[in-house]
Amino acid sequence: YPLTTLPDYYLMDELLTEEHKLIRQSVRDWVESFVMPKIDEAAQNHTDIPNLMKELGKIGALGPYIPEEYGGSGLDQISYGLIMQELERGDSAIRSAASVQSSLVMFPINEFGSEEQKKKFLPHLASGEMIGAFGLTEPNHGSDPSSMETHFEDKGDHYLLNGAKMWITNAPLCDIAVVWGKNEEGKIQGLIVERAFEGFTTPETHHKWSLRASKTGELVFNNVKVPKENLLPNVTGLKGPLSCLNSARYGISWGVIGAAVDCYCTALQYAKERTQFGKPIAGFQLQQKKLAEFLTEITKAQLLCLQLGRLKNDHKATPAQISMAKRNNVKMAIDIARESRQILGGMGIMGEFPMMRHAANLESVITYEGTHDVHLLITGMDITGINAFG
Ligand code: TGC
Ligand code: FAD
Repeated sequence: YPLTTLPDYYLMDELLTEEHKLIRQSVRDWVESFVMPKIDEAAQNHTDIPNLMKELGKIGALGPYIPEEYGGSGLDQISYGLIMQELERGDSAIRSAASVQSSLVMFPINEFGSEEQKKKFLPHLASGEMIGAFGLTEPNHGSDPSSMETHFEDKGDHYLLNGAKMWITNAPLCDIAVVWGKNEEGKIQGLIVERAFEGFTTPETHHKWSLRASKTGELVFNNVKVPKENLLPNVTGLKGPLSCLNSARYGISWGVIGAAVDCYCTALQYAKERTQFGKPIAGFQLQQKKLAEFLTEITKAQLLCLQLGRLKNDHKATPAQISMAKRNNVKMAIDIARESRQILGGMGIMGEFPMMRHAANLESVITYEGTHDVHLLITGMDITGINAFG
């Protein structure tokens, strides 16, 4: 089914600017023409879409809120969210590529990098000629990144980096990686590791059942010499990587609405066309209950994101508010993907319909950028003042 207009039950479009709507439409058109014809085959074959990052660069989806002087588009946070929503309507792998490049690689360089780093890397990342990865998670430390083992020593004219990162989106394709490791005092800092550095390897993770159109891998550092000018100079501590996650988690909150909408629109159209017992299955109360609940949940998620975007534009959004939106919206989307698949009966398992692909992708999305349970504990800590993690 073609990507029809978004369900807009509460006339949310009235709250958007003309620029927002134009940006959303242009990304939707691109998803329709560039992603939709290829995505099922890419996911079935567990391969990425060739030239994806350059194409995302051409449509301005990489670093939309990064200042124009560094190659970004200088857009607001709602524009960023709308772009993510349209990309994930195509596939979570497409949104993942844009999330990592924008929020996890360009964001830290823009926020914490030197002027030279911004000039050297940001324009190439914005155009998609350069692909970035973000290394926080390690084999032994996922939800608890402050216990990371990756570390670097000061060797005079360079740092010597050792350790390994796991589950890294775009690791096998990356030209650079923003890597978080501990210095000799045990403090977390960010380093920009370039593909050509000796001792840096990026083995691919095979056999995933989720995000099959995205490459995932490891970042392995075996006595890698990192020039001192590649240290991000303006942040120390876990708040460095976690600030990047605030931006990426916000984008995911919007993105997953796209996946949910794709499932909802497909199920609605199918239910109206498919006849059993002499009438369209959309005429049965059980199916209407599902469809009505999908639209209710999508509408609530849209309004949550719009207000969060406004708060973000005003620099008022708290990390805990972002956690709540990421957690709520991803669960909403995965539930809709699973339930909507049933509306299609046997056809729901086929690649020509998107539900199985979205549902499988969303298993990663509910896990990465902080698991569903971790975000619940962040909300719990925010409202009680008591840390339940340790
Ligand atoms: P805690 O003691 O609470 O905090 C340590 C320091 O960090 C500060 N902080 C934050 N700063 C900015 N934004 C946030 N969201 C922050 N959360 C905490 C905090 O103020 C403190 O600062 P300071 O100055 O006092 O030192 O830290 P903790 O060790 O107890 O851990 C907290 C916890 C569990 C919430 C956090 O570590 C967490 O969120 N864990 C989940 C890990 C995670 O999300 N990993 C994601 C990896 S990247 C990824 O998945 C990319 S997927 C990309 C894709 O393909 O789309
Ligand atoms: P664990 O932390 O071992 O958690 C296992 C289970 O224990 C979870 O259910 C969790 O909720 C639960 N748990 C943990 N702590 C607690 C607690 N205190 N209380 C209650 N329950 C708890 N990382 C990056 O750095 N960069 C990337 O680009 C990246 N891309 C990814 C791409 C994919 C496809 C996937 C699957 C992951 C990616 N990740 C990336 C890693 C991701 O962020 C981690 O998988 C995630 O943070 C969870 O860590 P873990 O897998 O080690 O699980």
